[in-house]
Formats: sequence, structure tokens, C-alpha cells
Amino acid sequence: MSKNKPRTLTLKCLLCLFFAVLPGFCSVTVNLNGKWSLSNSDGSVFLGAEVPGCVHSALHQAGFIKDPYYRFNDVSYRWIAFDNWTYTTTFTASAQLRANQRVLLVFDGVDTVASIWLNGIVVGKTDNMFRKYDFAVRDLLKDGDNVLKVSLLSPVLYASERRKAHSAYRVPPECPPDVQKGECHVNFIRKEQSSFSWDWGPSFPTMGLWKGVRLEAFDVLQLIRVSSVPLYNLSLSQWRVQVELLVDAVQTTNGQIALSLPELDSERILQTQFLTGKTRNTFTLNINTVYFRSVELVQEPVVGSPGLSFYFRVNGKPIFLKGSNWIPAHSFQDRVAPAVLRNLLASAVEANMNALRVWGGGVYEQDLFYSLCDEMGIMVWQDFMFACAMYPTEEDFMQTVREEVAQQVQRLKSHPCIITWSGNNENEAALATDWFNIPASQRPTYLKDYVTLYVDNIRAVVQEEDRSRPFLVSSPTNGAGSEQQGWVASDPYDPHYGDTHFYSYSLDCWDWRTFPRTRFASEYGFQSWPSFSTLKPVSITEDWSYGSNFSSHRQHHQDGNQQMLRQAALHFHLPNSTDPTKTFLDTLYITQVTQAQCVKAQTEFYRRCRSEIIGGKGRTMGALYWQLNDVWPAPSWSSIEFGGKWKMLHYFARDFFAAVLPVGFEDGDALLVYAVSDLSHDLELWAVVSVYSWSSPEPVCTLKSDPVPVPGGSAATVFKRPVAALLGACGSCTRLTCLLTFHLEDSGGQQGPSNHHFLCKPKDARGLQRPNITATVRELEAGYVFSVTLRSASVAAFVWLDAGDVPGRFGSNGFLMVSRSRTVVFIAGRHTGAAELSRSLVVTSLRDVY
Ligand code: BMA
Repeated sequence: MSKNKPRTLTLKCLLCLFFAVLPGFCSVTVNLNGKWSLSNSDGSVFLGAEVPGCVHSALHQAGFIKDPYYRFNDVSYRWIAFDNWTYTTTFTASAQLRANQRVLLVFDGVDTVASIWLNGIVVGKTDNMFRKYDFAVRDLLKDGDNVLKVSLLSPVLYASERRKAHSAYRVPPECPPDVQKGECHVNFIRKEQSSFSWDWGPSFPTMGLWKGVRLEAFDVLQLIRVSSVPLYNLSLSQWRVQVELLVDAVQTTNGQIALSLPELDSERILQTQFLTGKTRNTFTLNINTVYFRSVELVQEPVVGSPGLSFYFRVNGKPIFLKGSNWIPAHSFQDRVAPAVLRNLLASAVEANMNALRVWGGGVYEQDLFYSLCDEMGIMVWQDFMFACAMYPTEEDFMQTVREEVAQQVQRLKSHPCIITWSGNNENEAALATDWFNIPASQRPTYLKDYVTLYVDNIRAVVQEEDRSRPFLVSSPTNGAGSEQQGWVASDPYDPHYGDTHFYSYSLDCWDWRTFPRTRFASEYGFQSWPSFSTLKPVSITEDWSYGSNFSSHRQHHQDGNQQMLRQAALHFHLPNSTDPTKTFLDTLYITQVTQAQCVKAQTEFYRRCRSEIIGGKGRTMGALYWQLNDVWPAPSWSSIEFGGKWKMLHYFARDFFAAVLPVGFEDGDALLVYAVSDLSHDLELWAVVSVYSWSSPEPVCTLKSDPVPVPGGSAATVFKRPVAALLGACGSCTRLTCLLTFHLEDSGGQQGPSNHHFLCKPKDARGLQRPNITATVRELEAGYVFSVTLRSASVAAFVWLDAGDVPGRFGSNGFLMVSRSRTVVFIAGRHTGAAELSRSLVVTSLRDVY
């Protein structure tokens, strides 16, 4: 066959499997992962290194350094990221492989700035950890040993050089705040932005081959990627599936494509021509009878409220997004094993979350993350990786960003879990509210750069690649409102538009009046400390006090440790044991109680705002608290500790995100109970409100409301009574001596979890005794399932069961105990026994810490 004549082949695309077959046109892959060697710039360090992996992990595994997370090691090992490192491997390439028309050296992920050498010749360079790179190497391969070297530049020095080269104006922030103990100018390098430190994470500017390396050889063409998105044609009322084949053809080739969805009996066979080189080939399959996941972001006028709505309509139905924000699960991505992702995502589902935002300062997650979200029904708000900074817009930077965005969208768009793309984290807000003190005269330059990067480039690339989902330019943003103001709104936090981020550490977090009545709360939260079992492996005895160097070192948020105590002290007595270690442990506990209660109050407020407009504001349709997980063992906003243990907040989330939820609050002189329902069918519910005295686990009295219709997807008032009347009708109760519990019922019994409302701050409660709780552990199922029966002498608040080093989850935790006995289940994460669990189990309640 002559070189210029198109060749013909058949390509079958079975959509259900995303699988392509090229009969007679096989490509050959040679895996180059495994043990490489690694050395630093002067050759003083030389060791074996696993690929995929990173320099820090390799040094740790080879015993050159200790656990990077131990005590102050993040600072001790700062030198690593100031050195240059070279990965080397030797491989053979068979004559058969070399006989192929094209042989590519493929890197799925290089972190970050590298020159790639094959047999002494530079074959290419990389500058972006979020891109896949391939280099044509056929003519460089030889018989016998081939030597492949990847020389990585210090990311810290590279970023600083790029900053120096950008002399016309500043691209802030220059450096992170001192409290973060981080490196500068991370915005000049396309790498995980939080790897130079964050307010919840250490500075470990990684270097390495963080994804796979291989050779791919083929003769005619290679299918690089198959992706598909469903699109709905409103006027024809018809779905079509747009299938895209990214193909690399050695020469123009005629092909026959069979697109089939066997489950739907849909098949289409078409002739096509693949042009020489890398091309995108789009085909459409019309479908008649079936529905795919559709998603719209609805921004339209709201009756009685200025501004625009902001909610996701999935499959034609408005959905309240409940969930949290996802950050990298480890500083070293090679340590994020499938089990880590599974545990975190299963924890999100167990806490009744339906959505996660993959935050823009981390990484585009691995494929498994999105497959699990597809499978588990977690909707993903996917940021692009730009956060809390201005960014340069030089042509080489823009070019690498465009390629990054195109590749990531191509990789991820087949996942139905992704419901929106979003350009960056907080950069609109940073510009609008002038975080970086930009002189007014220079503002137009920064506005122009902002629009160039996120609108003219990132948005343009996304729209080219995927029109099946909405695109937001930033978070928080006014959405369509921001667009009208040239993409940077004067107040991106405006509750009448878009989404908001809201943090206040000094105001009383139990007071719902302090929360913005927003359309969509995409970030809000409070810090807490992780439990002792999580801190113990990275600390020593002298670290175990709140005022220790270690406790300050781990806190990366300015004044964070004091903020937690001040918020706690608004409601609780602070721990005051004479035993310093007990005080430390009790302080960990009280920070978790405080965080759990604060996020509960705020989330319940957002959920009850879904149907109302008050003072022109409301119709909240999303509550994603900051943050789900942790990158290392340290205080942070997370609800799950590094290692996977649930904080009290995560147990609370399971209740406050329940599909049917009673929310109690005071407004003026009245106590109200709202019924919130995310169900698709209507209910008729009444509230049962019980009054207890702090001094006795028997109810003083119980009231029942009339039944109230609660339509599916709404929040409705089911109970309203002046507090004074409520207490007056109930023995000798006062705000200080009594508290309320409540739940919802219909004719089928209780609907949703029980909830409670305190009428005073617990530190002012009269009659709260030390409950002297005892626990009896029984094994229910061989080594994994246990019952824990608690017996309490009196009412106990925030009863917390901690199984120490035994991993696992309790059926409920952090609860209010208004009975003398309560049994909860414990599911162990590894095999254990009743004796070990009993020994490890510590039960703490509010009255035990002072
Ligand atoms: C938001 C996030 C993160 C940060 C968090 C807590 O601004 O986007 O940048 O970690 O608040 O401060």
C-alpha cells in the first residue's frame, strides 16, 4: 500500500464498555513502571525509586528520611524540594516493537518541570503535572539497553525563576502567610497549588513520575481515548450520544465505525476518514427511548427576591446538593490507594451526602475517584486547579493550561457524576474584594488577565470539549450576575446570586442570624483537632498539650487554635483537669464538639431555607461544608481525620443531611420546628416535641403538633409555639433547667432522625451531672460487628465513643443521651475482639471535661 493512500479499517465502539477494537491494527504497549533509580543533583543521594511515585516517598521508603509527617519533619525536609532530582531506568525494545511506524514514550503524569532524555538525547520537556505527555521516540530506540532519564528541576526554584522573569507587575500572593511554613510563587507553576502549603496542609513540593510511564507502538493508527456525553435536543425531544474518538493516525486512513449501545439495541455503522496526526473525531448516536442524566444550572428570576436563582436541575428535578469539599487525600499522591478513596467516598455516602466539590487547589483526581462517584451516586462539582491567587497569562503558560484543560475534560467528561465544571477557587472574590492590595491604577491589568485565563481560554476550551454541562467561572461567584459585570462582580458573595463561601470564627455559630441566607453555600466551616489516635503516631509525649510547639506547628491557620477555644468557650466550660494529658485529650474532644455543633447549626439553617424567601433572600439549594478529608494529621476543617476516622462532625452530618430532617430554632419569642424533605413524594408530618430536665432522663412533658403537608423537595413549618408558653405548660421548667428533643412522625412512625434544641448554653445548664457512663461490649458477628451498651446515671450531652487504635465506625456517636441506657453498633475496620475493643474504648461526655 502506498504511503499516501488512505487505508481502511473497522473500529467498533461499544459505548456501554467504552471499549474499542481495532481488528488487525493492534498497538503494543511496554510498561516502564516499577523500580527506577533516583539521584540528586550532586549525586550524594542515590537510591531505588518506585514509579509511579515521588522523591519524598522514595527517600522515605529507602530509609533516607523518616516519616515526613512526623512532628516537625515537614520543615526538616524542606531541602528536598530545593534540589534537582533525576529518575533513570534501563529497558530493552524488541526489534518487533521498533519495526512499528510510530513508537511513543508516554507519561501519564510528570511532577512537574522536567527534561526527558532517551539514550543521551533530549526528547522533550514538561512543565505541567496535570498533563499527559507523549514523545515520538522510534528512531532513538536501539537494540540492547536503552537508557531513559527524567531530570526534574526544583519546583520551588523554578517558580521563583518564573516570578523573576515576570517583572512587569506582581502576580500575587508572593508567598503564603508565615504560619503555613510554606514556599513562594506556587501560582507560577502548574502543579498542585496546596503542595507549597495551605491553611490545612504542610509544604511538600513534590517531584516525581506520579503516574504511569510506557511505550506505545503502532503501525496505522492508535485510539488514544474514547469519550461520550449525552445531549438532549429539546425541540426534537430526543437524546443523542456524542461519541468522540481521539485518534493518532500515521497516515490518512479510511475507517468504519460501529457505535453500539447493546442494552438499548442502538447501533450505527458509519464510514469515516481519520486524517494524519492527532485528530478528534465526533460521531452521534440518536437514541429514542431512554433517558440519560441531564444537568442544568438554573439561574432565573425568583418571585419576591432580587437577583437570580442558583440551583442544579438533574433529570428535570431541582436537587438540593448536600455534601462537602474534597482536598487531596495525601501530600504524596502515590500514597492514595484505592482503599483510601473507597473509604472516604463511602463515608460521604454514609453521611447522606449526594455531592462533593473537588476543590481547585489540589489535583484532578484519579480515574477511580470518578468511577466510584458514578457508582455511589455522588455528584461532583469539578474545579479547575487554580486557587486563591492571581495567575500569569504569558503565552507559554496559557498554552500549557489550554492543553491541561482539554486533556482533563476529555478524560473526565464520560463520567455522569460530574455535574459542573468550575474555573477556579475564590479568584473572582480575591480580585473583587482586593485580597492582594492591588493599586487601583493596575486593576484593569488584573481584570484583563482574569478574563483571559478563565473566560477566553479555560471556558472556551471546556465549551469546545463538553457542552453537556454548565460551566462556572469561579466559586464563589454571582454566576450570570458576574458575567453581566464583566466576569468579576463587585460582590461575588452577594446572597442574591450564585454561590457563597462564608466563614466567621468570632460570631456565635449557634446563632443562625449570622449566616448568609444564600442561594447556595459551597463553603462554610470550622476547625477541630483530630483524635489522639491520629496524632499519636506523629508526636511524642512532650507534644501533648494545646500550648506545645507541636500544637502550634500543626496549626496552619492564623490564630486557629485560639479561635477554636474562643468559639468553644461561648457555649461550654473549657477542660480544666489537673492532669495535663487529660486536659489535652479533653480539648481535642471539645474542639470536635464545637465544630460538629457549629456546622450542624449552619447546615440546618441552609436546609430549612430551601423553600422560603425572607427579606428578599433565600431558596438555598446547596450546602457543601468545608472540608471532607485531611491531607495529614493536623487540626483542620475536615469531618474525617487523616487515616479515615470520623470526627464527631461526620456523625452529625449523617443526621443533618438525612433525606427527612426536623430542624428546630428560635425566632423572636417562638420555637419553630421545620420539616425538611428531599424526597420526591409528598408527606404529611407532625412534630413530637419533648421537654427534659437536665437533671433527669425522664421527659417532663411531650407535645404533638397537627399534621402538616410537606411536599417532596420542600421545607415547611410543622410546629410553632412561644418558648415561654411551652415551658409554662411543662412543670417548673426554665431555659436553664430544661432542654428540648423533637422528631417527625407520620402514620408509619418516626420519619428522619431525632434532634434537639438547647434553651441555654450548656455551660449555663442547671442540673447537668457527671453521668458516670459505663460501656459493655458484645461481639455480634465474628470479629467485626459489636454492640456497645452504655449505661448512664443521668442526662449526658455529646456522648463520644472513641475506639482508639481500633479502626471502625459506630452506628451513632456524639449524641445526647436522655435515657439510662443506649446500645450502638460498632463495625470494625479490621478483625478485633470484644476484649480489645473494650480496652480501647473511651467514653467522654460534656460533663466529664470540667
Ligand atoms: C476556603 C477554601 C480554602 C481554605 C478554606 C479554609 O477559602 O477555598 O482555600 O482552606 O477556605 O480557610
